[in-house]
Amino acid sequence: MTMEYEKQLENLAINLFEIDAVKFGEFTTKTGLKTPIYFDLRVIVSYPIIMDSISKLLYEFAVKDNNCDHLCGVPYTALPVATLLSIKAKMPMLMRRKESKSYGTKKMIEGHYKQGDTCLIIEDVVTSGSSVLETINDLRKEGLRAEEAIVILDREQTGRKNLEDNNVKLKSLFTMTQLLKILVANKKITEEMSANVKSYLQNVQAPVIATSLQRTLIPYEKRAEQATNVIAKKLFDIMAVKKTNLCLSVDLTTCTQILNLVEEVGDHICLLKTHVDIIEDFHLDFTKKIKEMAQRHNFLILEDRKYADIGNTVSLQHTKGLYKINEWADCVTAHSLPGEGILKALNDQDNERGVFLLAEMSSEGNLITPDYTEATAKMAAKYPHLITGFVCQKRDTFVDPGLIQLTPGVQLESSKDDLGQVYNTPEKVVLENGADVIVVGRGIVKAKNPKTQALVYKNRLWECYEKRISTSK
Ligand code: S5P
Repeated sequence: MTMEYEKQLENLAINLFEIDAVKFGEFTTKTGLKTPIYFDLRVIVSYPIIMDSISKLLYEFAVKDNNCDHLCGVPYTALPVATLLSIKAKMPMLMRRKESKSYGTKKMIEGHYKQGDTCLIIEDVVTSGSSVLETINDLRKEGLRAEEAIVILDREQTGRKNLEDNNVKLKSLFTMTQLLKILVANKKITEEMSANVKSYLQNVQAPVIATSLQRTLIPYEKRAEQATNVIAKKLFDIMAVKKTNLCLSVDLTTCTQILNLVEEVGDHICLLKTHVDIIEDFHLDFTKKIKEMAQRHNFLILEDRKYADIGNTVSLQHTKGLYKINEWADCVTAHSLPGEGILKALNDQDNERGVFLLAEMSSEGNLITPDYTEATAKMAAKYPHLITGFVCQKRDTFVDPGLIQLTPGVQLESSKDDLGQVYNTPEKVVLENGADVIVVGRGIVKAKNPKTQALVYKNRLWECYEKRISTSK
């Protein structure tokens, strides 16, 4: 950076001090903590010359050479700054709504954009990084890529680390250390005050934000310790012991076909997923045999029943009729659509059971929205002992490392079937999308040699998982 730039930066620091955007003394924060430093950059809108110099400096520092398709300010303080930068850099702006969405699926992001467009984030001050992450999460839900954030000041209180953990690179015009240095050199504050602030910041670090990325970096055996649901714990343990995260979706229509295939591949899977209502010669004896195999080969059974009715009906569907699902399935899938009644109906206190809630679907044109997914995760949080995890496609769906991401729609090559199923590769679902247990149906069932193919999937999926956890070491 040039001398001229350095000089302007110094002037800006002094100006911010003089307009009380940064104050020293003794303050009490919202949470009741005492702090020797206080920032309020909202006041800058009253000083057009300072606004101008902030936007010029940010432009020179990090926007001029940036290739993002859009920029987006974190509401509210950074919005006018982002507007000035957008005009100066001729980089189209996006706006994120901050108010809670009171009417349905109202758009959170205003402006024109395409899936996969990149977006640069502008913020005034970063402490823990949580505000930046809120904006980024909303952008990511819309399919935008947000991996860079520019801030005026980094308070050096874990914000940088929290953002890095979420795959966001932070650039700051000032770090707190630089700001203090300028103010001391210009005799605006004493050395003693500067030391006081530094020691305060070191001792009072902002909390580390748990992220969806972090959960995917933890090995299964450690996640077993964090699971609240018994089935989730067992499944994590089985995966770690058998070194497999493969779930076979055994979508065959006779008992013999199923039993023969499971006998062949049982050692390669952690979970067997059934649709009992497609079996033409179903009898309860079949469930006994499957249970016996599950014990012998050490896997769990998931009946993919996708319950979606009122609690009373689901309770009957689960315990009565031909299938008596509650007697043999370790876990079942359910939609969150009908509301909590469905979870109350499945909350069997006497048995060790689990539920995978459908938070997203793999099929093209499905009607699930980001709001629905978020509401599903919130609903699940009320039933920690019952919920094993989510059937979903994206890592952002949840952060709790004790829950399991079950992802269907997987084959060795990305493709589609004739009825809207969309397939992603093992690399994509495990490394990018955060899948923990991976559901493969026709990729194995329809293969010439299902046994060999199951081993191919098992090995490739496990390699992806090992690669994923090794990035945190
Ligand atoms: O979103 C979903 C949820 C599920 S559970 N998409 C899915 O495909 N599934 C199930 O996963 C589906 O019912 C089927 O049993 C399996 C995928 O099978 P494949 O043959 O397409 O791999």
